[in-house]
This record gives sequence, C-alpha cells and structure tokens, in this order.
Amino acid sequence: MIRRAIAGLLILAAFTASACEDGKRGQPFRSSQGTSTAVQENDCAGPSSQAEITASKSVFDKQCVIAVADQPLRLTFHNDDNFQHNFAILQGKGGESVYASHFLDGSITSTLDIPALGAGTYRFECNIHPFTMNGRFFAPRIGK
Ligand SMILES: [Cu+2]
Repeated sequence: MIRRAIAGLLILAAFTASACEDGKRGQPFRSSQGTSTAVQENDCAGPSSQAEITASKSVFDKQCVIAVADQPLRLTFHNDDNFQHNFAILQGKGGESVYASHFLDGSITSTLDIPALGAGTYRFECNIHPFTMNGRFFAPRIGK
C-alpha cells in the first residue's frame, strides 16, 4: 500500500517537472524598443485590448498581462475562490497605484474596464494578497 503511494508520487513528480519545462518555451516578450524582457510565461498573450485572468487558491493563473499603450483594456476576471480578490496596477512594487478594482466577490466573473495607461511596465497585484498574487503588466506601444 505504502509502496504504491510512493510510486504514485514519483509519477506525479515526473509530470510536474515536464510541465515546468513546457512553461519555459514561450517566446520572450519584446517591447517596442526591441529590448527583450525576462517574461517566460507562454500564457502571456498580447498586446491586446482584451485579456483574461483567473484567481484560484490565492494565486493568479498568469504572471503577465499585456495591454496596449494608451488604449483601455477589458479584463475578464474569474475569481474561483470563495472569498474576495481584486486587481490593482502599480508603478512597480510598492509604487503609486494607477488602477484598482473594487474587491470582487468569490465564485463570480467580473468585467473590469481598465483605463488607458501610458507606455511602460507596471506591476499588477491583488491588494488583499500582494505577496502571492502579483505579476507584470505591460503596456507596449504598437503600430507606428
Ligand atoms: Cu487576493
């Protein structure tokens, strides 16, 4: 019985390891200046005027969101927990807040209309759980 449990754990560990490797295959995001940033998440889609994010077990399912500079972003926010989270954008860690949604109840999906932000790299976080729920928010300039 114990031996079978250990075998199960080893299989799970192998799966987890390969899943991590897959996660590193994403193309690095390039800003309009052509400089490569360190983002490695392949679920970092964009630039776009629409994005989606899920809060579950007090973590976000993505570590980056890419809007478009000077354009609003419609963010679909799924809260899979049964308690509140929110979505805030700051000028870096501990920096000035440039946007903060109200606290969003658990087990619902909300549509957040985030106003246009100037070109740059920001930080997003949940104001209630900033240490476990955060990521990078990019607003690159696209087109001309
Ligand atoms: Cu939270």
